[in-house]
Amino acid sequence: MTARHPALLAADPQLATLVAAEEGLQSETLRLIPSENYVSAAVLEATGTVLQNKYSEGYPGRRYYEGQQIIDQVETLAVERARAVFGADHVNVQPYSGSPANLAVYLAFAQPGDTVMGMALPMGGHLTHGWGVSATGSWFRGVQYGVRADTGLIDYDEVRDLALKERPKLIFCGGTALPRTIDFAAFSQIAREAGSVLVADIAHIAGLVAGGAHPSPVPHVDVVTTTTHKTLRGPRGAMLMCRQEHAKAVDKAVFPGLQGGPHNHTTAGIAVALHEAAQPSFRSYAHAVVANAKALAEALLERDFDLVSGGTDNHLLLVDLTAQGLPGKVAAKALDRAGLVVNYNTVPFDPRRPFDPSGIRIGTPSLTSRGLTPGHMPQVAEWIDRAVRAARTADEQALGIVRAEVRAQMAAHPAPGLPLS
Ligand code: DSN
Repeated sequence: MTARHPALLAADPQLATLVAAEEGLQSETLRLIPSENYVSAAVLEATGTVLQNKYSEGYPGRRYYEGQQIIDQVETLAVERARAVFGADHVNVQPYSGSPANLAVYLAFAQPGDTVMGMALPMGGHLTHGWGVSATGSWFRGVQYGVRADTGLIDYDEVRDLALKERPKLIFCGGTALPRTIDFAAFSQIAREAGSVLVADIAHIAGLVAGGAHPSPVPHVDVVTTTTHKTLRGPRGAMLMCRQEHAKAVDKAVFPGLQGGPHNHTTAGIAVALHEAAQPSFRSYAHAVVANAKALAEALLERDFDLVSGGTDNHLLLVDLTAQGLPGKVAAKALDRAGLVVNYNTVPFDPRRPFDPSGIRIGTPSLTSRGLTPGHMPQVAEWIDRAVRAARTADEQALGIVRAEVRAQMAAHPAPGLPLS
């Protein structure tokens, strides 16, 4: 701690102690939340630079503040790298995070009251895809599709029927709990027939797309939205990518429509992450994330866990714990005590409430960043199984034993960006 953050320690020991404690937690636990990751030390450094100090409302070459000689270059670098990694015509790297990025799409292409369509949140979608409690579901008229009860897969015929009936202004594809490949070409065909603007929210899979481990939406959709901090392994931020014809509308929606000055230190971190994503090692990383998820799915299925859709094609698994007789929230909290960090999650057609659902969501981006391989996944599944059984019998001692084993194993796999324990 002293060596890593000496100024912080001197100025604010209380906060410095909390940062050190978080470093310890991230180091000694097995982080299985599919939307989380570890950024590299380089990304971490870039986000902690004096770029923080600068206001830059506007875009490179067209700012409302002077002194942009360097910032313009930083933003242009991030944009050009994103264009190269994703093959996009136009990129905006200024959205503060995923929800503002999605809101900018509404601002660019729809009017309040318009019909918009997305996957229902409890089926695996996202709040900002028109779900009722979000502004996107109250300022717009959200219609929602789901997955089939028998397969857990998107029914593209049902999506088409709904789109042709409702003729939504926007159709969102993508989500937060979809363990299977998204057929962007099928969505594109539907959007064309319905006369809708098609938006792919690839926040979860952006790193897999960048690394060639999931098909790219870029050739098929009007707009791509993504966060930069999940599988892409960048800082907390977001990007919008679109065809040239939409560039003006998208940029205008982000600034001045929705936001003020961009977070230049974040833009720098995004640029570094995109440089890393362009390396051959990132391709290997993306494929390893998927290989680990498939191996973990197999190992959990062998232990009679019920996986929505029967497995995974990407980085995440959605586990329905109904058969285990354990609510998702109780399981997630017990797993946390065992050093296995997951989140409780609804499963499709969940009879329970979103704040107390039937499932947990598990992902492999973080453990892959620490160098775990498919050979480690039977052990991970065994820990999950033991922790779930211990939770059923309230066996705190058994949870403590798993935690110690996890901690010992993690010590052998240092995490990017964290001090060696
Ligand atoms: N919070 C993100 C996730 O965990 O999937 C989605 O916004």
